Amino acid sequence: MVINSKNRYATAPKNADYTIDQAWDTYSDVEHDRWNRLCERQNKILPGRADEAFLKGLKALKITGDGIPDMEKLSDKLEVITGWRIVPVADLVPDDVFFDHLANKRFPAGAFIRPESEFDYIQEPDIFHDIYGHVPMLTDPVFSDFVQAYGQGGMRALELGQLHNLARLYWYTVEFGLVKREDGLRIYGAGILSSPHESVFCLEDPSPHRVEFDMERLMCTDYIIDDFQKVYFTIDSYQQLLDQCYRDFGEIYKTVKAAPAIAPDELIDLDNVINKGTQTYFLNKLRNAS
Ligand code: HBI
Ligand code: FE
Repeated sequence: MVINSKNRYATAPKNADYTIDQAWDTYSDVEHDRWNRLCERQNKILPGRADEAFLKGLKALKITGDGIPDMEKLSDKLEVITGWRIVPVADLVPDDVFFDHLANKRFPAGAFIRPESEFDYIQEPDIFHDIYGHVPMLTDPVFSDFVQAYGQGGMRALELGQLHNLARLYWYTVEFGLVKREDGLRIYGAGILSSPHESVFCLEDPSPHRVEFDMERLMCTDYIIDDFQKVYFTIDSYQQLLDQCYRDFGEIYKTVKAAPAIAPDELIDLDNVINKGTQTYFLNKLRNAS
């Protein structure tokens, strides 16, 4: 049996809905200190880069500076704002379980914190990615309604066998989305907000493409799970995202079902390109690897 040294919750007893006991009092001082250092680093980088909705939520929930939050107490604050609660889970939960939680305004957050050896980057969603990256955005009433609508739509995608199309929507918005503001692009995707390097790369590096959001196009676009993105999609507002959920998804799924996947570094004629990236970050990686 592989003992998961990285995640001491991996063997925790799970409820039927895959939630576990966060056992907040078992976090060590070392873990609380690591949380504080992760927050301090992002708190320095994000002003001027993260969208106001995120910064406002982070402040309202008082998430940083006082050690790893107790999800129960944090949920009591969040619930007053948008009705959402945060439920502790050991690691990724099955698709149908994930959708059911989101559809019922329960956000499943990993309880483990990344080891010091993965301070800069961890592929699995740990408590810093989930609570610092995702939860502040759930204080925005429109964006959090979009996440709930995503959960409600998830079951349909599963039934149609088109989860991969919907997962791309989540990836290029909830995880890696950018929003247009008067003074420039701002970050709202949790995968970026919880990553120091990508917080700078996504806005300032000439390498990635930046393309305006288009639902069908985005649902056909492959993505990278273990490195920066080759393309970032931009929305004009969270209302634009929510309005998309009122469209007939049956029609959308039909359109994208037959469509060929678009490679993440490919641009297509229909694109409203904000800027065509050089892709140098990945070209250099290829060159160094060879
Ligand atoms: N999908 N099926 C499933 N299960 C998860 O736990 C899950 C996911 N998609 C995204 C995701 N978790 C991460 O965004 C976490 O940070 C919540
Ligand atoms: Fe996530």
